[in-house]
Amino acid sequence: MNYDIIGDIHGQIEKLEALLQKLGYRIKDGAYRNPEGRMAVFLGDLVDRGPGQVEVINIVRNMIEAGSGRSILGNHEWNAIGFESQLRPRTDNKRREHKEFLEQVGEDSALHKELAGWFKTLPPFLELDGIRICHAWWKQESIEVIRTAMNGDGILDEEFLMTSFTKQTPSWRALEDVTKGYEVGMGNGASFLDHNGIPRKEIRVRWWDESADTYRKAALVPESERGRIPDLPLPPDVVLGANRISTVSPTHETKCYR
Ligand SMILES: [Mn+2]
Repeated sequence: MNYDIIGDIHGQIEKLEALLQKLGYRIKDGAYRNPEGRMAVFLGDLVDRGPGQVEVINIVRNMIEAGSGRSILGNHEWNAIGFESQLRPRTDNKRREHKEFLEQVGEDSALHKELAGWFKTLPPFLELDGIRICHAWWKQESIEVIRTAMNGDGILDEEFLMTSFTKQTPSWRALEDVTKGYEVGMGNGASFLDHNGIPRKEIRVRWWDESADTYRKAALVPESERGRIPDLPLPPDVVLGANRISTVSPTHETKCYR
């Protein structure tokens, strides 16, 4: 099987349809399919920000049902499950990040509940013909924690998912790692502004990049903000590199900012 791996769509319906067309997918019997039999694999973050979030979900959902696509869970779908169930507090910042989705589906509508139910069916990772797929960080220990909570269909155990909205639980740690990445506190009062203009004191780091040895080099931040990241060595317990990271756990307080 050959795959087309498609990253965060964030409700950009026109760009998604243009991309699928460009990759040769055509609608047949209600779903985009690739005439050469390729499969589209979506990396999650279908929702938030863009103008056509429900349409994006419908396209992906129809492809999954038709067998022409698969999708994993992104941090935005995980957050959306927590928002809908109210297990994640509906704070002003969380509402701001989720505003367009809530407007497009109608907060607490039947559609909102139905879509949250569908998000719960998305696996946090996939292993396909030797390809490993997750949204942010393939951290082996956390992958194994999640694997033990997946049933035969690759669907996460409901209780595992529901406890994952309580900080410091094993399910929270595992889903934070795999869907959000490796986050490191900068200390010394350093901060930057994220995509929503919210100040953040933690950076996501290039976990796979052994050569990133300073906060500034390692940071995954908007380029306009890089100058605000300290040009100082990372602490010794932060060890980066795809083949080295799996034994290392972040010891810093972490938070979501995407
Ligand atoms: Mn994301």
